[in-house]
Amino acid sequence: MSEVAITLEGWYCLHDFRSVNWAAWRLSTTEEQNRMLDELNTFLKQWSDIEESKQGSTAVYSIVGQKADFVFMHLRETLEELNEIETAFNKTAFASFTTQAYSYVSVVELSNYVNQPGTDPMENPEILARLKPILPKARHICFYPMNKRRDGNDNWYMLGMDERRTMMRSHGMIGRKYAGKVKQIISGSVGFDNWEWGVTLFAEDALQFKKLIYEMRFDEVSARYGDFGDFYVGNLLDAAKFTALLKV
Ligand code: 76R
Repeated sequence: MSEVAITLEGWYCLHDFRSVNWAAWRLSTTEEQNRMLDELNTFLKQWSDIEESKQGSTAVYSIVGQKADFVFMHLRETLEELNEIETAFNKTAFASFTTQAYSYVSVVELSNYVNQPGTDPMENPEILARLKPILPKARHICFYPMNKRRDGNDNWYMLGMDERRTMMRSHGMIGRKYAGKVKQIISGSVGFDNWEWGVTLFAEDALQFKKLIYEMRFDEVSARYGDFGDFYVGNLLDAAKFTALLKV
């Protein structure tokens, strides 16, 4: 058996994609809509309070295209908390005007492919901050799930550690070129969801998603071993922008 990569896990992660039932929403009265917006804003406030106390983090983005209208990305210490959040939101009146477009369950993950040997990563504040990150409030988000291929001769899981490490190093070098332009959060989802990882990227300039992902396509680990699910791209929402989005 090939050597298993050691992974470090941080906060659990839920991407909760929703679409708005515009036909129904338009039929509700302004008074009802205002009450629902108040309730929604209460949630946004609660989530930002949790973030302030470093108990988790939440990102809220609108989604461009027909796959969804918006996404809540929640990071919390436990799966129970994620479950509570989604259930609490489902009980709101506003949620009854939304449909569940897609969801993804994972846990923030770092792997040991490029660690310095002999250091305890859990003693490293930089690593801890990456395992329990406060999500950036960048203008844009990009999310997609992915697998490492297991197909005939192209089987990532049959490769030796050294070969995988070499490829991950090359992957990391490409990624590093985008430092300051794209922030990536890799979350592992083996055993939690239908793909092996969730990739969440944040950037001020959405074009940097395209540049980074395209460049990685030519790198062996993506070219030969990457299989990808649906891509979601969107724009940052705050309370005012969410209210504007829902104004009819
Ligand atoms: O953690 C680190 O920064 C060290 C290097 C590194 C690892 C181990 C790294 C760097 N990644 C790692 C692991 Mn990554 N990453 C992706 C995608 O679209 C594609 O082709 C792939 C999707 C992107 C865009 C991306 C970006 N990475 C992983 C893993 C786990 C692999 C495993 O365990 O087998 C996956 C699935 C994955 C996928 N990666 C970086 C980036 C960027 C921008 C970096 C540089 C980060 C930095 O230096 O700040």
